[in-house]
Amino acid sequence: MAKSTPTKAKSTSDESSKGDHSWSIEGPIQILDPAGKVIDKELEPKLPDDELKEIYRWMVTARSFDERALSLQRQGRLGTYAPLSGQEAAQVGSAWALEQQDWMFPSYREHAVQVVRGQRWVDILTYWGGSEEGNRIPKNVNNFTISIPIATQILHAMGAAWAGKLRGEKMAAIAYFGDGGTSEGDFHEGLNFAGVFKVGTVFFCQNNQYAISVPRERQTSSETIAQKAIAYGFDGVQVDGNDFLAVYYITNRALEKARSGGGPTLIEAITYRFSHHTTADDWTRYRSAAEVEEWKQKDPLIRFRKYLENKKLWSDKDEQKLLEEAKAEVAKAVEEYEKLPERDVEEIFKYTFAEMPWNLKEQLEDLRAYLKEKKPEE
Ligand SMILES: Cc1ncc(C[n+]2csc(CCOP(=O)(O)OP(=O)(O)O)c2C)c(N)n1
Repeated sequence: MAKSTPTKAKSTSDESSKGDHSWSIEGPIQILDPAGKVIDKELEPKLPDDELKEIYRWMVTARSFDERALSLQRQGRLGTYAPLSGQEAAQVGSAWALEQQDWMFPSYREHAVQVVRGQRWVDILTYWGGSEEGNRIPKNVNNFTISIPIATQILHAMGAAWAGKLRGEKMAAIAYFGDGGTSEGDFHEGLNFAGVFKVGTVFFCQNNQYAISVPRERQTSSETIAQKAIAYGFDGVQVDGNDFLAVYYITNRALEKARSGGGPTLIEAITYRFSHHTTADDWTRYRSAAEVEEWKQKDPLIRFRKYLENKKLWSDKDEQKLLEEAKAEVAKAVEEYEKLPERDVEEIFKYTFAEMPWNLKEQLEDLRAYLKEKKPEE
């Protein structure tokens, strides 16, 4: 089930229309500290209690899905998988600010964003199980398909927002990418074009500190990623990506600016990937257990749970119940996924083009010959 329409947090100033590129000067925006205490009451979004609980449910379910998907892959029941644990606030927080008419362009790690926006957990499993059917987006859900080539979705998002602008639609587009994505030419091209043509795109960088094994400091010598926006002539802002409230607040503000013709924003959400880059990676080869543990002290789920507890909205009993419900929801998706009929290997060739080009035809024939030859030995 997709999220219900959230109540909007209002910007506390009119800075968004000034385009003074000064959003990042104060350092990362934080509303909740790691103890779940509100440190900036003025910026605290005024979300109803039920909605706050729904948000927590989404973050916990995303974590539960992540753990299960990783274990399915380890058992040979899923092809590969890119874990999101640690990035739940960055993902659910930004997705929560999106409206139905906005367009969302994910990379390969935005499972929570995809599902909050109306896809299903079973779709995510289907995709990572090797079937493009998982990329089939339901009608009226403005999610684009997953982009595996780094940063290509930045251009798609910018193009969609530009089209919206030319048609006079009140919409925004958001592109998700990592710190590594900022070294791609597509990042430069997308941001430059958006700046020149004042296109309503939100460039949402989840700086999870690593591009596979490459640490953030080897990615760029810029002090922040947010400051790169200055070169393109628009606002850049750093936000504590493990703080749901701050992520929601700033994404909402950037989206409202985009929808109302104020142009693009680059958001750098500072976060951390707790697990491997993908199941083909081993994080123990390039980071210390102590470093991971340090970031786990800033776990976005614990922080938000403390916030709910401080508001007297949450108890241990609620937590227990939620964990069980999240597990059951994920188990249902797994069951559905495993009941799907096995796909034909020839689909790899047939899926993309309405009419198959000659080179794919040739490769398909090679495959058929290979499989035919192989069969008698089995
Ligand atoms: C154009 C391109 N080059 C290289 C790769 C191989 N590759 C896959 S993920 C990755 C690192 C990306 O890191 P980052 O952008 O920080 O995102 P994260 O995975 O941390 O979310 C690379 C180099 C690719 N998929 N696409």
